[in-house]
Amino acid sequence: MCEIGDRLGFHERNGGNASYHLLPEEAKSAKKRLAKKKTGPWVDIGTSVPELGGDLFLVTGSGKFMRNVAYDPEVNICLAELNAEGTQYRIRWGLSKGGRPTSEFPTHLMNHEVKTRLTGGAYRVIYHAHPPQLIALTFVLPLRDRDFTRALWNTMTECPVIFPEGIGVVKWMVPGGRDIAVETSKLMAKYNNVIWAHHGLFCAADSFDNAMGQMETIEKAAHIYNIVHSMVPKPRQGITSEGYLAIARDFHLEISKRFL
Ligand code: 2HA
Ligand code: ZN
Repeated sequence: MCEIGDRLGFHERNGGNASYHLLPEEAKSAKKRLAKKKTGPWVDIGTSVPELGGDLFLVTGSGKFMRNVAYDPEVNICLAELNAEGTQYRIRWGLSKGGRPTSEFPTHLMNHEVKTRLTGGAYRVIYHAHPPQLIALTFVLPLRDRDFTRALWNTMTECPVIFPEGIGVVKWMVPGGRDIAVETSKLMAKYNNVIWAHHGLFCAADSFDNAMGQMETIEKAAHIYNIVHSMVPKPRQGITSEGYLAIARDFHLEISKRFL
């Protein structure tokens, strides 16, 4: 996922980050294998995720480049273990040349917490990238869920199939802290994909394939929107509300009708 995102131009320098919430059986086996290894010190997360207390997360390192993850995972990512209260972490493996988890770790963890609660643990991956066409669009459209959902759904028939719940938008905020984590995780209760205005996109999914797939689809939709609106001020035609309802019926989808 890190490599494909980089190939697609989503990860300039150290842009973007990713995390994977280990399954209970994976965490158990990892803890057993790492039992005799030295652990890092406990460090404050900067927020609290009590429902994830004791869990293990594979997470990219702060300042590390996504393009280097596949070449040298041990240097560029780590396995972080949370304390029982979900307020601190310690490194159990990785970041072997030093470092700490991504600056967006609070957002990753708060997203994991809400998704774990709402999907019964089915969602394990949070992926953040800087896809250029989508970022460009945040300078043009009103920063509202409705405007982005409608604009993106309307670019490709597959869009309402891939994100029938719509897409959330967080207005511009300082990244890296608790405040943006709180705003993002509130929207993650309703959506699987949340835009950060003038910054990028967060995707939550049950697999790396789906997280990557959502990122790529949403960026492609923004690209098509930008092409069309560079060609004409007002497109001649598009998908109708009846069309969306027909897609929802035939694909057995819960489409957010408030966006029609
Ligand atoms: O990891 O993308 O949002 C660098 C970033 C911060
Ligand atoms: Zn970012």
